[in-house]
Amino acid sequence: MKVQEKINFAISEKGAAYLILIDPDEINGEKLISFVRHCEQSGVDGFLVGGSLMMTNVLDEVLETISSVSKLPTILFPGSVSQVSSKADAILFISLVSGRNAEHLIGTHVIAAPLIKKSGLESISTGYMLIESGKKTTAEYMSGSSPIPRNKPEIATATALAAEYLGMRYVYLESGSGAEKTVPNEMVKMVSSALSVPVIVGGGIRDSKTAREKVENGASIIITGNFFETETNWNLVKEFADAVHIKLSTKV
Ligand code: 1GP
Repeated sequence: MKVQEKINFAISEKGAAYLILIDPDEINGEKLISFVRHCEQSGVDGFLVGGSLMMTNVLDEVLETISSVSKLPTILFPGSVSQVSSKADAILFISLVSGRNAEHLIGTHVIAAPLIKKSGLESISTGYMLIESGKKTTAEYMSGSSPIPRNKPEIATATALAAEYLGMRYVYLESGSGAEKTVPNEMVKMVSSALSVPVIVGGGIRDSKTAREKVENGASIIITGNFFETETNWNLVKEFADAVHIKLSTKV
């Protein structure tokens, strides 16, 4: 089964899928092995791997470590062309549709496409939208683009629809890693109701209740990253997974 089919299957069976973002700069070796095993036992549906800015050169190693101990899919979440790796199962082929920076809409994609072809990676086209979230985020700074104002759900909806009509398979509403504020529920709701493709929501989610709220408002995939970079939070992975898997449980 392809990765996208696995994720879509999880969405239809469990109500939504829960993916954890692993930043290779933050975790490696034995600690990564323990974390990945813990995630698998706790009901996580897969891993995104990558980040807007990577300071170390351990992406392949991290992907190999994850695959050596888990059958969960690994999906690249690339901040740049240098993050294409044949060690992953798939890549989110993201176009920054909320911005007007041609490099991030199509430029880097032209450079990455032959590398993806050669690597055999499954490519999942994704319309990526930065949503204003308080302070300036790394994604915003690195991409040189303005986020969509958080009080303008109609702009987000029009943008997301355009991404769907361009053929993108997922739309990702991103408030940025470590964001002060998550994507507003009203925006998640308006975008999800308008779209046929699954909506991913991530950025700043630090508790299971917030994750659940995004699903209740229509999100099909929830991403968390930062929160589980603190080991003392690992005991909450299952609580997050249960909250996202709305069809399997009624309480958070
Ligand atoms: C970032 O949406 C992801 O691209 C995750 O954000 O690290 O804030 O959970 P956090």
